[in-house]
Amino acid sequence: MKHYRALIVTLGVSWLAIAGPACADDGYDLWLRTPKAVAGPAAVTAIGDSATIRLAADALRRALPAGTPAVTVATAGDPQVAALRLPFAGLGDEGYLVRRVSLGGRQVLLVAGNSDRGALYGAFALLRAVGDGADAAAVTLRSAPKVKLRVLDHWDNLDGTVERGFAGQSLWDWWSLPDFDDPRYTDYARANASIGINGTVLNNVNAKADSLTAPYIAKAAKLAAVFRPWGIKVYLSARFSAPIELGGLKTADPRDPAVAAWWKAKADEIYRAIPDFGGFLVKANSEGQPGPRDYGASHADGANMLAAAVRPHGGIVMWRAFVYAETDPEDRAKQAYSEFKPLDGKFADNVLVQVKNGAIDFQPREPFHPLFGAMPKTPLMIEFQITKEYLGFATHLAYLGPLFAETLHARTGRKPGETVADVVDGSAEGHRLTGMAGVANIGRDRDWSGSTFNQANWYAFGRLAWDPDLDPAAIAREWAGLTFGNDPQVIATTTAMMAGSREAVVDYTGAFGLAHLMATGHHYGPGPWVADLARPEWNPTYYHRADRGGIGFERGASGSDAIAQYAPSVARQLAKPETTPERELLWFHHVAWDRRMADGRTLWEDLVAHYDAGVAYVATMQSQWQSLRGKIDAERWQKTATYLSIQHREARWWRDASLAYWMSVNQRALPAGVAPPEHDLAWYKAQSIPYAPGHTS
Ligand code: BDP
Repeated sequence: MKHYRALIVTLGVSWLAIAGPACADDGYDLWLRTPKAVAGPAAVTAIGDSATIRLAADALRRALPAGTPAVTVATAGDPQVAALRLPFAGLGDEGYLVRRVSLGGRQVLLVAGNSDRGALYGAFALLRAVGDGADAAAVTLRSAPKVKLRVLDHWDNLDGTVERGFAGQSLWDWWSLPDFDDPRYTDYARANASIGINGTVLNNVNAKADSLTAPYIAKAAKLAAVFRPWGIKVYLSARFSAPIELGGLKTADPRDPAVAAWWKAKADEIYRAIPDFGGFLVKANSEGQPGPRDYGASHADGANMLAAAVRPHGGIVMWRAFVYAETDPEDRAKQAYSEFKPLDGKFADNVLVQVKNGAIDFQPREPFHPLFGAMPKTPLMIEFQITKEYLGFATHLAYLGPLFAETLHARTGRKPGETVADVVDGSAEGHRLTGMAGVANIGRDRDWSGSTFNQANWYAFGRLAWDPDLDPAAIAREWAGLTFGNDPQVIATTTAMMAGSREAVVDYTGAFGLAHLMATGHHYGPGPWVADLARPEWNPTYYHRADRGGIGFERGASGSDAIAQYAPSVARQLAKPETTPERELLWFHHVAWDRRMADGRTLWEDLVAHYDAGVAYVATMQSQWQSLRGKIDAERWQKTATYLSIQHREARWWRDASLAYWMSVNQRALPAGVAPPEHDLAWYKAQSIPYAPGHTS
């Protein structure tokens, strides 16, 4: 009897252990959650036998509500579908349409594309629409991606750490690859396919040559095989000096035929293992990485040599324009333009130059990079950072859709109405090779991205890569519905929180275009006082240039003249502080603390007010989130509530430390009624957080 009771207890406990986690929501399912109450095996038929078509049909079967009218997944080439004469023209390889049609005498909802990948994207688009509350029977969709390469850049190291990763260890278990096919690889691919991502760079741009050795090629090949049916190609970051490190050559000079031959043989080897390998991503001559400049050759020489190696296989090279050198005393914001603009027209046609959204480095706010629109003969791929290296890591809630869109929708001034998005999607110059890259925020945490709201940044990146003209507020609504369900109060509240959350980070870390004010190395927390690092442009004081009289980096004609890198109409507007948008004022100009701002207050008063507004925004998010208690599963609710309280504490830390420092420089008092910093400046300077995550270099 005793045993019997023990058995019941054990069974009870283990049943709970199984049922518990299954009922709780740890965020693993991302935006692909199946509303269990309504899910049921909808009648889904697949025409054609490709793995991709089967996946599309499975995805629909898993998630379409019971009672959905019959659905057929097919490609345009199927004779029955072709006979319908639907508008497939212009949809390209990856576009889709969803239509109510009569097929073989039956009314069905047809999900189809010119290729099976198009059909897969159509399936996920249908699920998005239904998840958003649409009646499946009435859904009519037609869409094609505006950007060809929609790529995640993983800054994942071979030892399992992730540079600037705040969601745990790398998803790739290099140790057990290629033998073990972790089911998470498939779940990763499904999530990416569902938002149209079609490429993944597996390893860090600060690359090790080892990733190009036979054992690692085999590991990458395994991942490529898992991702292939989901329409995702694998790319590798290539270390430029690999011919020396792996090949025993004396040089990596791209003009040396032996070097070119080594890369060609290496590319051939990779393509034997991965026939649809995407190509290479390269960080060269930047932050200590080797590159063609080491030999007096140009970035174009380096890129073209690699491009020749992958060309016979249809591969491409993504060559980063993120370059700055300690030997160059020039304003760091000018260096990429100075180096790359003269190379316009010199790159092979399977090279994309990958340009960060701004001229410095993924700061909470940066004006768009002046290279956009300035290299018309070269396809420019934009690079965003999804992982929040400079926006509070995983614990701060900051929806980045508005940051991405702010750059994409900026006007270059090069042609009437031309936006950065027009340059990126190729429409400005008719480029067919186009791309958008996002530095991934994905790790082995159960919720993939370190927090529920960080998932929205991965989602928004994918949606904007598909269509850079989308409205980030609409993307947030779509994501919130898919992630939290369709309760109008939940959607209204979460999207209201997200809407101003990035701006709040700008406010509490430093408004008006201040940038690069963070602590050394790990980049977490404030360090505007740092002035002792080896390279001038590593020091926050280099960027803010605050003194008794004023603050800001003068980039007009009397300063570094970086403004002259913009199109004349944009440069004219930025030339004077009076016509520079206030949100970018201190990025472009050094101005007096007493300067009158548009609202009539002084710059100092306004700056202080922004710090307070940023902190207040976080407090508001906390109470908004409180109002959703019980409307969101306890696990996701509690983690978010806790993270918001961390964010509030740290927003105050940023505010107080920054104000204490500015006051030590400008010798000004705080405006009346403003709370003084909690501690003195020495206290803030003494803070040290040596084990902050993500700092691996
Ligand atoms: C900086 C990161 C550094 C990266 C670098 C890059 O701090 O870890 O290696 O960007 O993009 O923002 O190469």
